[in-house]
Amino acid sequence: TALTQVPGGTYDLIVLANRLPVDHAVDENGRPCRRRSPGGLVTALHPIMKRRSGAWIGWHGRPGPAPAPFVHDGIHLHPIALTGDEVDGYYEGQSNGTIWPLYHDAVEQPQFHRVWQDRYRAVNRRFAEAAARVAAPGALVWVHDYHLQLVPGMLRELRPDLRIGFFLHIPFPPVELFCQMPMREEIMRGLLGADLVGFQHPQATRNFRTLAADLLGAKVTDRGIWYDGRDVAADTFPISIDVAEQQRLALDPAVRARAAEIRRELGDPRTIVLAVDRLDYTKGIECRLRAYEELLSERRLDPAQTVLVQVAVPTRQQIDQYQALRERVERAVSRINGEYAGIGRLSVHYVHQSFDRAELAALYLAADVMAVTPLRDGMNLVAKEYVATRTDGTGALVLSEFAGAAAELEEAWQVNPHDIDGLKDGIADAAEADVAEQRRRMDPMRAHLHAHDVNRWATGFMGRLDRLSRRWPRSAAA
Ligand code: GDG
Repeated sequence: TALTQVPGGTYDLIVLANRLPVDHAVDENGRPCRRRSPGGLVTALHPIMKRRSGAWIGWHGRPGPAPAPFVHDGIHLHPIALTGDEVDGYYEGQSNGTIWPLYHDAVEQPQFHRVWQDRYRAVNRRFAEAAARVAAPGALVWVHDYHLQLVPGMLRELRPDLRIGFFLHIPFPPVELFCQMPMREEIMRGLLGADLVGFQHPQATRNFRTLAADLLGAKVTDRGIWYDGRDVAADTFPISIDVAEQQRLALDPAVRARAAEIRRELGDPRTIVLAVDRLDYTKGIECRLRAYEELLSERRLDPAQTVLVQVAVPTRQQIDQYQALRERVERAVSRINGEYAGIGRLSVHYVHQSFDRAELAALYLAADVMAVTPLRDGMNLVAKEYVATRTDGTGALVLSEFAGAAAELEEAWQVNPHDIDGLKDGIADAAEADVAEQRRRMDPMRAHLHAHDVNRWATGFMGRLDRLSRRWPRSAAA
């Protein structure tokens, strides 16, 4: 059915993301309250959203009716309602059961179900209609991530006056993989409804341009993509972290004391290896455990003097593949501890919990080696956080060449996580590096992050979108 055009609202800047930037929490008196979520995206956009009194449209995190729009921390929040079936079909199904694995090199088998696709369409339409209702004439709308790939096209039909940007936080796959998708043309048309489509890595941008030409016959030139009578720009905008905030945490005496305490609690071993991931099959946790186990077995790492801390943040626990992964990981951890730990001394400290940012920073400070070895990752902010936390230039980063961050953090020990021998060499070399070698690698990476923080990412994307041709007079309020 054709989308009917709707009159606009008053916001000049609108962000759309699957989730609103607030979490349900409990206050000191045990009453339910809302807290700003800790994510980097919120941190990056918060000042700009506040300055331009922007609106954020997203799901509030629970099935059922949506709360009325409310203001939190100076940002106008517009909750989107999802039914239980929509949470199953749009969120856990099409987003996390189809698109997530397909876009991460199909390291797990993507599942295709027509009912998931229908719910994905319906929810994307709800987001587009909500944005169309509240956007001022000529407003700037920034749509985020794989959950909402149809929104730019739908919104363009409803409100041709808007300037629409889309940013994909995860990889964009090569043609051969993308073409498995039953909705492939529909998704490409959805994305091409934007004026600017942004990706984490140049390879993702190249894949998108190739697909626009191959699948839709778009005219692709150095200047942009010409499709359906419009120019669409596609470019790379690698996301980053709040470097100043990370550095503040790193220098906080309480955090430093906690880091020293963590080392003591771990028995003051010679080498602490740290890994911090959502418990997701893309993060390469099993390959890493395998490599670590062999290094202990061959005594290239001394079992009496080495500890691996694996923080595995709970995630998507309703989905079968995640439950199965958790069982395999926990079995591997037990096997390694059974073989190499002693009484009062673990070889792997595995924590299936989330931590606050201060505790994470203390872990980064305590770790001699940080192992970030995803099989595929859009960017990976953990790698960047580790580098920014090590203000004295010590520490060693082992980084998968399949993380987007590898394009920027060139001085890390880069490894192919599928190659267990190469992974072992990377971890062993990093563990043996002296301080001079550590600094030789860490200093340029830290300098790079200082020049490329998340604020630069956000203003870079929005500035580019802002400069694109304006099709409608700006509202008087702008
Ligand atoms: C997606 C893409 C891309 C970790 N443990 C806890 C916690 N964290 C924080 C980290 C970091 C963030 O979560 C994780 O970000 P990553 O980038 O590592 O990975 P994804 O969650 O998969 O993110 C990824 C990113 O989007 C941004 O575009 O880089 O490639 O997959 O900041 O510090 N936060 C809290 N508790 C924890 O226990 N609160």
